[in-house]
Amino acid sequence: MTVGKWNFTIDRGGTFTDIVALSPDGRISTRKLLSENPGRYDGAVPAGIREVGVKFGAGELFLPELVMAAETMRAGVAVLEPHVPKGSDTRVTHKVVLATVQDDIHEIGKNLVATMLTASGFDVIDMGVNQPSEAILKKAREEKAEIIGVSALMTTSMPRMKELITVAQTQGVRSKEKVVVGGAPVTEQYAKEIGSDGTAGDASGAVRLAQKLVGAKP
Ligand code: B12
Repeated sequence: MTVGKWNFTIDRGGTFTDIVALSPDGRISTRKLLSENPGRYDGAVPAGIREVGVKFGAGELFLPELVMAAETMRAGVAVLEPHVPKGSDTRVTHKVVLATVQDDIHEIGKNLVATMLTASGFDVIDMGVNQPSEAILKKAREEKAEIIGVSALMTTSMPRMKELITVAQTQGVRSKEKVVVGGAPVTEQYAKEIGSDGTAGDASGAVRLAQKLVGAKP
């Protein structure tokens, strides 16, 4: 699909070949990025979809196009996933419960985070989207997870992150589990304000943060 200066395509020549974002300064090939820098495929993939988001926000694109771009992205990520090297460090067996907060159905970024964490040896339990705080905390306790990761993409759903931390505090489980937050609107300052254990702007950052929190070697 072409959006303004961007040509965000999944090339399929019988089988999948690549996801290519055509930027004004040249093609960004996800496959090339992946082969040059294994485990870091979140660099090129989100570029096209971010452009779509900016244009949607500016009223230059409409919901059908947003949905189309998201489906393209989802299909591409699913095809790429098997090519991401799996975790080689068998010593790392830390559990992470991951979810998108209640009232929010955005999942592309969360899925990237899940893939990268898994590739780095974490045991990820992905609860999906639109998950109530209580359900996330219950799951984390059942699974004895060390980290809870929550994603929110809208200013209207961000307060659910604070809610989760407040509920965890009331239930007395906050001291056991680390809570990390993320999603495009989440800033370092917001993460601090709500009392989380940190945030990261991309999936690789999320891995580094998780490794730091559990004391695992990068
Ligand atoms: C794709 C998309 C959709 C798709 C989602 C498909 C899917 N299956 O996920 C669809 C079409 C369904 C959709 C729907 C809607 N959307 Co929408 N959407 C987007 C868009 C364009 C891209 C989001 C995305 O996937 N980005 C790419 C990923 C890779 O980036 P990311 O999510 O930020 O994730 C990275 C980091 O943030 C981080 N990260 C993410 N999660 C986590 C978690 C942890 C723990 C950590 C550490 C890190 C981390 O790592 C990720 C990987 O690099 C954004 C625009 C934007 N700028 O974000 C709008 C956007 C979020 N949507 C918006 C809106 C308004 C909506 C709708 C309400 C539209 C409508 N009128 O129906 C609905 C929401 C319905 C709901 N209840 O949730 C607005 C939100 C405005 C606001 N209030 O804040 C945005 C900002 C668009 C805009 N500019 O207006 N959307």
